Amino acid sequence: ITSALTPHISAASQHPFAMASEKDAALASDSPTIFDKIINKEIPANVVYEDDKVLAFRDIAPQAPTHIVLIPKVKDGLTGLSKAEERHCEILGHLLYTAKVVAKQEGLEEGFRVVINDGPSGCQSVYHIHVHLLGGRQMSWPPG
Ligand code: TR5
Repeated sequence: ITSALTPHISAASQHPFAMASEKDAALASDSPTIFDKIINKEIPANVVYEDDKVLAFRDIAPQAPTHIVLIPKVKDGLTGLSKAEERHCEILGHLLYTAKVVAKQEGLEEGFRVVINDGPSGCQSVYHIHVHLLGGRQMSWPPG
């Protein structure tokens, strides 16, 4: 009966360990994401800042009055922060500094929060490293 009701779910994907290895594969993958389409202007985004290395645009599902995503234009293997290597130090610093520049541009004088989600436990959903800039409301601690 179960298989008749769920013909689209393969036996492998129902297995919890199979699910884990699929996630690991996604984590290790350097394949294009939705952010590449935004960088390449294949899909529109509400861009608030751009330079030769970084693009910043409004999050499609904002978690605060101001919610901006900052990404490197070239991923260079940086699917997430856990994949960072020494060669990435410059772009990581640039991303963080740009978060401050955009926060000022957005008028977040009272403060703001930056977040980098990493991996399944960190709730990362797009495997192209990005910094969330959130502001315009009182944040709470600890985060969820
Ligand atoms: O969950 P993590 O930390 O990986 O953050 C990914 C973020 O990308 C989420 O906050 C999403 O809401 C955001 N996101 C996803 C899409 C998207 C976007 N922000 C702007 N524009 C977007 N488009 C056009 N498509 C998305 N799938």
